[in-house]
Amino acid sequence: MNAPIGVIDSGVGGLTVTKEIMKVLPHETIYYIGDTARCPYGPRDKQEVKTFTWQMAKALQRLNIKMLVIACNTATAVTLESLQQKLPIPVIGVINPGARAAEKKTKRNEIVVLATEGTIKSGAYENALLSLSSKAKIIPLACPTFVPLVESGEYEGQFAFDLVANGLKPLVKEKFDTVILGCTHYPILQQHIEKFVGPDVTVLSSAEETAKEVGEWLAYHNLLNDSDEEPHHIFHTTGSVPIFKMIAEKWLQSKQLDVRRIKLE
Ligand code: I24
Ligand code: DGL
Repeated sequence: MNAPIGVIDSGVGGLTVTKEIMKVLPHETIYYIGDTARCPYGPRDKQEVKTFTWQMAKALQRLNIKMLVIACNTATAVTLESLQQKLPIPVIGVINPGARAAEKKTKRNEIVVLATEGTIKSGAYENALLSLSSKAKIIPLACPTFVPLVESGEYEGQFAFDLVANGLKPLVKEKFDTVILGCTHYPILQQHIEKFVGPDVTVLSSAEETAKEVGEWLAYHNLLNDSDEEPHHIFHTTGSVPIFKMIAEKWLQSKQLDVRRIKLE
């Protein structure tokens, strides 16, 4: 089936998920919407996030996508269920894949979830983890300084490590063997986070797990793209096209991406 896969996010962070999908499924076409004009969603009220996320989903539905991926953890936390109930196409969020991978990986059933305030407040990772194993001990930690750090561009070096270490300080007194990166931006800080928690702790990215699940789902339902042509991806932003293009071309290591402006309502 040659219809595109739709990917939505609060901004450019969902490109981490997009990159993983492109790696696993190089023949699939992706139509992306990033709501950069209203980013970040993390500190926003639940109802507002829900309204914005539905606007993106409807815009992509009009472009005849075969499946919708909610790349944003905050949007997944509050909107996955209603999208799954009301859209006629399959909808995959980033939370269940991350939770499943952590549940498989953990030996002592002690799992840390790092995410935005909105995602932590929603309890969505706890619900997902507890439905997989009622014995799981979950340590949720909101890291509100991490998204601004990545978006400042200063995410490498000692300054960035110190800021990450400061955000993770509450973990010093905790015991855990697995960490879920429950935010689109956190894979960019993965090395700092791994250095802080040490080599005995596994750090998992929801982005990578989601891409695997998208591939498995499409294969199982016989919906993989069977054409040999190079896919033509289209990226939509509610904000600045040149800034989006610069970030996306750097992150996806490709030139001449098709980036367009979109109005949502
Ligand atoms: N990374 C992110 N957001 C930004 C940024 C960044 N600026 C530099 N880098 N800006 O997210 C967000 C605000 N913009 C968005 C576009 O419209 C105007 C406002 C993380 C990116 C995840 C792929 C640093 C940077 C980069 C390229 C790749 C990775 C990265 F420029 F961290
Ligand atoms: N995309 C968001 C997430 O994964 C992070 C950025 C934001 O707060 O909008 O939760």
